[in-house]
Amino acid sequence: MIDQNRIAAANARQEADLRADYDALAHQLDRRGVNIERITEAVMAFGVAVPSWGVGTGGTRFARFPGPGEPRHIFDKLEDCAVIQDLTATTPRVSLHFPWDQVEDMDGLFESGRALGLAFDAVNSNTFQDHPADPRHPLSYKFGSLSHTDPAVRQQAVEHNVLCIELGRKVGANALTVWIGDGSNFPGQAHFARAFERYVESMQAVHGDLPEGWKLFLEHKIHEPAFYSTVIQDWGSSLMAAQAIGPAAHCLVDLGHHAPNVNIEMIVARLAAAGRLGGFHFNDSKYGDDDLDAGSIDPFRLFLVFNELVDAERRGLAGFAPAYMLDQSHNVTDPIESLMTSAIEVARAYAQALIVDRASLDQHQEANDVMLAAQTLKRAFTTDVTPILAMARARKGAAIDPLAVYRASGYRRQVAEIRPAAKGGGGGIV
Ligand code: AOS
Ligand code: ZN
Ligand code: ZN
Ligand code: ZN
Repeated sequence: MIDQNRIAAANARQEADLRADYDALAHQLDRRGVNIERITEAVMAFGVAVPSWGVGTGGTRFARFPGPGEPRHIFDKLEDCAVIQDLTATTPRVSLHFPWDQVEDMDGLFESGRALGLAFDAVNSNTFQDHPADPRHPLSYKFGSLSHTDPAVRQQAVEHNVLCIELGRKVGANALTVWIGDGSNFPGQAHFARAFERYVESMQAVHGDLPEGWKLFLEHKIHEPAFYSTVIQDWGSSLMAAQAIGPAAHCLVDLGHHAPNVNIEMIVARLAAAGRLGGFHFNDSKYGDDDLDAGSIDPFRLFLVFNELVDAERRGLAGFAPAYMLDQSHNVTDPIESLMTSAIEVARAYAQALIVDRASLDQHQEANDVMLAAQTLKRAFTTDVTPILAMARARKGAAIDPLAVYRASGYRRQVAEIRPAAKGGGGGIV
């Protein structure tokens, strides 16, 4: 989508400066016993999936303010995703969401993806809202879906998930992410234990339908849309459910779905130890499920999450292969700019975690040298790995400065001429 020559020309102007910064960092890391090339190669191999819903402007329950050139359908969304991948080489896969992504021809979608250099990641089901246009959905999810008291609603929700697996298969996906809005708004409204049992039973049916090699991701969330209790509200419920559902069931950690002040990196360590860490929805937050850009509020927390991931990888935990996705809502920025920036921030956290001096950290932990242990992490976190990220992009034919090349390309202006202006207004929540 972005002219290779444009990227190459921009890179050529910045190459000498990048080289100088990279060499300086190489010397610094070398003194610390870290080979920069090893880190750059790991970053080059790193990818985080872009959510199809992320390239449209998000909103709150109060209002949505669409920008120019909003994607009209999944094919427009794919093109926007390809822009992000062309410029960052960090987002090779797209995560679809049904029925938000209306696709008549899945084979055609797969081909379009391939032509744009994109593959497909976990598919997402949606039983948190009704599907009035779909004759397969006559029943309402107002009082829940997979955990609903009415077996007919549960069955409808199971069938929707089975359909999502079918659709995902056609584009080469190998995981289904299930986030449900099921819960209650009043004490007494729902029976906690029975609702959980019904959820597990429904998910066992979905699990039974998984093709060979597929994973089922359970995404927990403490609140919203239910404001008193949520059926899969935290990692404890998520892990209990995953263990009861079956071997392919894994827990997905969305960074915004926890109680305030919860130690998310520790949850990551626990789920990895249990062999049930499925993947992530990266975003950032200040108050709740704010869905702000990854790394924009608390980059240290993002680093600490990756510190656990790199540690788990190094310890060779069996079956450890978490899926990485962004899940953000862009309310006031151009979604392409936010997603490019966020993908780079996630890669930054990974690179910083890779340069942690783990032998020293082990020693300081064993010796209970608190200050030096803490400093070992801080030293990696405060190292500016920007030249590594830029070099990794340049070597893959992407941009040293993706944002500058994107703005100079005029992409948004061009698509705004083709895509009709979207109406704003109130009340788009997700
Ligand atoms: C909702 O809060 C979750 O983060 C889900 O991942 C959801 O499917 C996604 O955010 C799209 O709304
Ligand atoms: Zn109010
Ligand atoms: Zn999410
Ligand atoms: Zn969320």
